[in-house]
Amino acid sequence: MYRLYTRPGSGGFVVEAALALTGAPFDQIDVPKKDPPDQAFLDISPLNQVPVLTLPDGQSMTESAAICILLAERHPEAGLAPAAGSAARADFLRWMAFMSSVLYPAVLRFFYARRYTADAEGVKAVKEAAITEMDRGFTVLDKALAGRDWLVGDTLSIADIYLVMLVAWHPDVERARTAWPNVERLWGKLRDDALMRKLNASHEMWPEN
Ligand SMILES: N[C@@H](CCC(=O)N[C@@H](CS)C(=O)NCC(=O)O)C(=O)O
Repeated sequence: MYRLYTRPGSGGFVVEAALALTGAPFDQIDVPKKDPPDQAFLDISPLNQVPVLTLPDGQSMTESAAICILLAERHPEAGLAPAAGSAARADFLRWMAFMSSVLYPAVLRFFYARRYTADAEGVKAVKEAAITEMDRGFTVLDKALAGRDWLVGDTLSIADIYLVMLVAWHPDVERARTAWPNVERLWGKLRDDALMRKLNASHEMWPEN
């Protein structure tokens, strides 16, 4: 059985969605924020971050995008991703890497700004630059979604859920909803989705309609 280490409102959101879509059994541990963290948790998550997924063979992995891609690979029937070798697969891998390497770190720079400067006066500037970088990333994704129902291929994939998780973290969410109409269109669709509503009830990623 899988085991998901997570926390409400964290990147565990997308992994929980992926697991739910596979239908695979899993249990869930909500990791308390502790200082210092438990060594047992550091052993599986050296940066003390969630999500972590422990696989049925006992191996643990971090990195939300890698976890989602692995689940897609292990449960192809769930349709979390376009099939390997399909034309949409390249887009899927591209956007999963883009979101986890450009946007997620920009979100972290905003919420953990102190980590990103040695200058006690520098926090405000780090936050401002983080928002600018988020805006750049969402502008790219909005363009990629133009004229499309889903970010990749012709159907929902875990990349769509990853995207709405990220935009829900935007510090100025009202502006986000108007600045990127294609992202908002996708998000609006997912806000009405039964699984998203269920997950949102525990993660409180966005206010209910
Ligand atoms: N690169 C990691 C980032 C994970 C991450 O930063 N998780 C946040 C919650 S959304 C966390 O655990 N932050 C606590 C910390 O960094 O101390 C991923 O994609 O999974």
